[in-house]
Amino acid sequence: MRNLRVDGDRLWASLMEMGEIGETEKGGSCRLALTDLDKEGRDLFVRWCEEAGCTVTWDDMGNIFARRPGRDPNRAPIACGSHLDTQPKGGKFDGVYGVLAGLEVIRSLNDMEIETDAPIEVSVWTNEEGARFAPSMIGSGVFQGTYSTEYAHGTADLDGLTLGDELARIGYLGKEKCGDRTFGAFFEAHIEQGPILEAEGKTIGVVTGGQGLGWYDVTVTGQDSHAGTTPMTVRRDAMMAAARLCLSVEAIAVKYGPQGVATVGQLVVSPNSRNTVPGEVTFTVDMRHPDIEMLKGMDAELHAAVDAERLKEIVSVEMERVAYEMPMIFDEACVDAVRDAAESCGYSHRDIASGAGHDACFLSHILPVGMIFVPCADGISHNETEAATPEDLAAGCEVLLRAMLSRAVDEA
Ligand code: HGY
Ligand code: MN
Ligand code: MN
Repeated sequence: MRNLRVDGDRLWASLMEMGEIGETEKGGSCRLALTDLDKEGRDLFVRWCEEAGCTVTWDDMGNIFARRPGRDPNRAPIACGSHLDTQPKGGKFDGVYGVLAGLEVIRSLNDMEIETDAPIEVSVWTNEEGARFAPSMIGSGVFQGTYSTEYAHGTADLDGLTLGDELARIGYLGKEKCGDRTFGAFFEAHIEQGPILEAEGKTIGVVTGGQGLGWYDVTVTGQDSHAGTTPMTVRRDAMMAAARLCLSVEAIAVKYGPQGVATVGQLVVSPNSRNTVPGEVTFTVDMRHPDIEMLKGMDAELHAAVDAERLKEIVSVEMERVAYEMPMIFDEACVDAVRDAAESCGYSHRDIASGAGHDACFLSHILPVGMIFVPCADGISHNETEAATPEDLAAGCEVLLRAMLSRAVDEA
């Protein structure tokens, strides 16, 4: 394939311009799914794609598809993309990089006047982070068939606003039924969000697959009572029971370590008053492991910890599993395409499994998928200080371009 190049400065400039939307005090990003700021980011992406000559559509989950025509309009497109929604105190690269690297691929193909056989598509997946609406990766989850559109539209945020209503409110409730299109292959470029590539001095991570994940919502109900007059022996203290369960979550992860991990990321205390014994606490649990049998073990031990708390008959405990995603192995030909692309660019690389969930993970259950990782500073992500170098981001984009062309252009 002739000398292929991407414009790293243009990619960096686009990332920085997108990063100005919802920029936080410490230079991170806050564009929660389907908020006005997410809309602003989506609108900017759509404008950029239309300026690059793409036809842009979106489905009834708000997943966006920007299409660059190929010689054969009837051939399944070769796609890429990621997400534009962020964590509340997220960074400028998680998700956004995969979307704008895809746009850079299209801009570069235009510059080089390269016509592909298959169409090329760049996609944006709704509510990948799951920070506002649970579960995460719901746009790709509906597309892949794990969740129904009705279920997804009915999920609500902490203020009771539903995903379906918010999609309509920001103008991204498309007519196309989510899942009514397919791709010949899908590639996602992403920062690693872990320390391995940087520690080993590798430029490219050739992602081989991802770990399994379980998400749970827990509600602990006791009884509000006076902090000064209620003896410890008769309290029905939801906070202390929740605290015991949180420590059980940590103990389970340690027992299934070092690969097992578990997090209590959200916790809401009611009535949240300094001098009232809390009558209700709700919290979330995120458990992960690359081995499904281990993940099942962690799940069983979490249920056992809940049962043990119930047996104390101090509080009642309800637990709902809101997501359960199997570990996955990516398509060998796509993984090879990424590795070959890194080789042909002369970039150092290593195979790596993803600790984070990605839209590519859901899609890998229904079509050939590959992922490209680039290093991020100190492996930090889901943090305003998230950082990556323009050089590494450009390198990952070049590998994305080559991997996609290996599937979109029939050898001459
Ligand atoms: O939770 C995850 O792994 C992803 O960042 N949404
Ligand atoms: Mn992400
Ligand atoms: Mn993320």
